[in-house]
Amino acid sequence: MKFKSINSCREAIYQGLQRCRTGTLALFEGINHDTFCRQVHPDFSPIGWHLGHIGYTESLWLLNRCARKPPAFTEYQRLFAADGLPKVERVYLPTLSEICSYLDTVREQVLDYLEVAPLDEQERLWRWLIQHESQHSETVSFVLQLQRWQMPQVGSLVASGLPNQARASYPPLKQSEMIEIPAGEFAMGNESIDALDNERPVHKVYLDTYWIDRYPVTCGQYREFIEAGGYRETWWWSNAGWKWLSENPVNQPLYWAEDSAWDNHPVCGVSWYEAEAYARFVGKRLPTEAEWEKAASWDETALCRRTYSWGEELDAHRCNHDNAAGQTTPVDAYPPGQSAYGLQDALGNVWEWTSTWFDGYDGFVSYPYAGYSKAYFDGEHRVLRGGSWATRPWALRCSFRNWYHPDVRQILSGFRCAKS
Ligand code: AVJ
Ligand code: FE
Repeated sequence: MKFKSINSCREAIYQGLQRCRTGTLALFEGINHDTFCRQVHPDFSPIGWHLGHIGYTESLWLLNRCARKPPAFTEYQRLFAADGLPKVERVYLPTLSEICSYLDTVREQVLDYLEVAPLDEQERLWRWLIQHESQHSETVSFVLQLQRWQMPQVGSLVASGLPNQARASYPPLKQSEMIEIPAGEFAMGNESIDALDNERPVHKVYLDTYWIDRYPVTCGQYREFIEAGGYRETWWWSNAGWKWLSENPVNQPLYWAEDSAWDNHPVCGVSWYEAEAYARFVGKRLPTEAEWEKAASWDETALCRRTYSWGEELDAHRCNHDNAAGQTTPVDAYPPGQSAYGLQDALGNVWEWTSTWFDGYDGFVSYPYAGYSKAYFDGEHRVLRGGSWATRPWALRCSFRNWYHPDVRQILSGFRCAKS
């Protein structure tokens, strides 16, 4: 115990900061300088940049703004600030050990400050920073997955086996099964101390009866779309989708294996357009984010929203997250993770595209800066829900909203379908 006085809020923040950091650093074990600095895709910075940016952001908000210390490591400012260099110029990086010692120096001062910081005013900010690191840590996993796929010599993400219950479980899976969600109001959003600006405020939403897939769409299901010529037939695609496909000629998801052993795994690595086309192919559509959230979090009997589909505590047996498996698991691998309505595999495994454009809820107020969410309320980003196998625990919950351009497929993205 670092803090002698019993102070559960300070202690919880201390534990969160340290545990989150341990997981971040684990991703960098055995990484060579090339992998550290390489920009694998124009939309993503090198993993080394993310590591430096994590330290820079922590020092900016806690040391400079809260503790009012003058900026140190000023040479890192332009390099690691979100609005510093264009992504292509983020490849000239210090070494992993230099960045780690920068992170350690910042963290040591941050922990000293934590002992005296006025948490009654600052708790939300500290918790936001843990989530900020969590999200960049997940992006590091995205980039490593991409490198591992393109260059297998990079090696596996995390050297750990699959959790026992996460092994293949085919075939008794009724993959196309849907759940009827009865009409009515539910509470959408989150107002806890961890809630990000875009999750607030909690508000009532009325939805008509709808149907939603019990499981994310699997590779086995998606293969039928591929084999039916889904990628060659205009019919299934929207105009924007067909334009995307013409400019990015692909014929399968990014993380695709022909092996039928993957048939019960969710589709992983699709753009929003591919998800939209598949949904049309099976006579369904993508769910709105409200439909997704109600099915994943609403307990109609208790009339309350759940933080996680199954309740209030997160553990490794409920869903595939935090790099525990280092890959997808079958969509029916976590029965104890189901929601009150019986939705399976909502949290973890793959991010799920929704049909909703990212926007603020009524009464939205930016926090901690407008560039965090509001800058993306531009009608160009679609909402994804649920988290992936690489999502850290601090960024995993039913109300969490992620957003990307509809053409991005390097984000461990899948989907499930809905119907009115
Ligand atoms: C919400 C994951 C799209 O990574 O760009 C990190 C999160 N914002 N630092 C991103 C974020 C500022 C954001 N995503
Ligand atoms: Fe950031």
